[in-house]
Amino acid sequence: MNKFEDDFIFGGATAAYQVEGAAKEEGRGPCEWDEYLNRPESKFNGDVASDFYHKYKDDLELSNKFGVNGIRVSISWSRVIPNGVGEVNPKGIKYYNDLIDECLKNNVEPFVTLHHFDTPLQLFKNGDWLDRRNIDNFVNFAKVCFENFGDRVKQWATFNEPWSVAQNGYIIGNFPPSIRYDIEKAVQIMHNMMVAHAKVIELYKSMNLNGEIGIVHTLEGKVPITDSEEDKRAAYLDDTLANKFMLDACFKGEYAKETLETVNEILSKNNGKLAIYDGDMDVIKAAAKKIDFLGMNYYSSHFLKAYEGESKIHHNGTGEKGTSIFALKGIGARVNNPEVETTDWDWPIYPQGMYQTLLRIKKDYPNYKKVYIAENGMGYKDDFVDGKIDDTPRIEYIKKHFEYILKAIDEGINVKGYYVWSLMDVLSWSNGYNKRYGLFYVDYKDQKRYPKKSAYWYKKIAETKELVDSNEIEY
Ligand code: BGP
Repeated sequence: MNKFEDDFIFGGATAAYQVEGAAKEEGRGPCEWDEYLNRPESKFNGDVASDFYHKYKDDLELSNKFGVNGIRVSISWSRVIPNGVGEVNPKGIKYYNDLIDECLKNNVEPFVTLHHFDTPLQLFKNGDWLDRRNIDNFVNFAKVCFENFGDRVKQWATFNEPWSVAQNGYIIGNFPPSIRYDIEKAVQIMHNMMVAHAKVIELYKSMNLNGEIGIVHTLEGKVPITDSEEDKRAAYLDDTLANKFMLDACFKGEYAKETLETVNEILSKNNGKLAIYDGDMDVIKAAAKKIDFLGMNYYSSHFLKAYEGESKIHHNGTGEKGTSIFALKGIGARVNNPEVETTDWDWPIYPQGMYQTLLRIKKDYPNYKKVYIAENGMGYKDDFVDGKIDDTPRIEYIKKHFEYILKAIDEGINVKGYYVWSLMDVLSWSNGYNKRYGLFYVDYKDQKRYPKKSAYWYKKIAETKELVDSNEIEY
């Protein structure tokens, strides 16, 4: 097939903290990132970000003009419930009501994520997802959102990327609370988030709203760098921890025996243990029968090599190519594959990994119903020349991924939409503002938007449903 179906969504993705700004306006309470990125050593923060709080009308008008018919937004928990628990902020409710109405007015279907990395500060300080009380606090927040916005929002996601919360916050240390190499906490966080996710699915389904609910996972391809048994084992271990563990929970409703054994093996090499509480697996089991879709974020795959040493990580947050180091005790090392091109931030560009992951979903989780590619895109140091931005490498990146999506659809995978990361340029959590992803360039001096070449290309694809080359685009 070389064409997308008429009902395929060509969307753009955002997340509250990365775009809204207005951090202290109209009763919003602080989230974990407000504190973390306002420490003296931090070089950037989201106080203003892309000023979406004030400029969302412009962004939605642009979306409409450029054929973008879906938008991923997330709801800032601390804008709606400033302390995370207790009083609801009417101005926060009004803002999201207005935003949703504006989306619909522009024929841009809102896909709303409840938690995109931004736990309210006090709840975060209490232990974030390690504090089991936050499971019910989150369910309460979800209820407020469903009651207020559930009449118009038809696509809900519980979480964005629990693996990133776990990996970045507790293994790499480039997200709050900046803990490194604590695999025990990372696994426990993921499990607790799975319980919270499942409870929210149950709640949504009990409210009989006319919409669908799922979760957004980042799924990373894990490829052994050689055919050796040791390297294959490293890829298998990394895959189990990053992908399988939570896919099993969401779609099988249990951790398969082999998955749990493998996670326990990784934990024991790192002196850790997972606590599963009474009733956890029952709620996870029930939700897996009801989940409507998988949101899949795919950017890259990792090439794995066996590794026996201590954990060692360097995060390339500056775009200085070739500076990344990633080796984890009990798992393996992610190494460079000289045959595969990378971005300046050392992310291998490997669209085959997306295709293989989609095939795997169908095979291993046949009850998945449908998939949205909820994020995909390329971080790039855009050049802004006389109001124009030639981002051909980004177009090439997205096009390659589209080709593999079409191939997966041909193989019978039910992919219903694609949300490019990102709609406009946004704050990158651990990289700042020079790692740009948007279809629309944001000039942070005055917050003006400028459609990049990729926006014109995307418009053409959304209109014709067919892939075209970047050199066919006039802009
Ligand atoms: C995903 C997040 C997004 C976004 C994206 C790009 O993990 O869901 O919020 O930030 O990755 O990542 P980065 O900004 O680190 O380049």
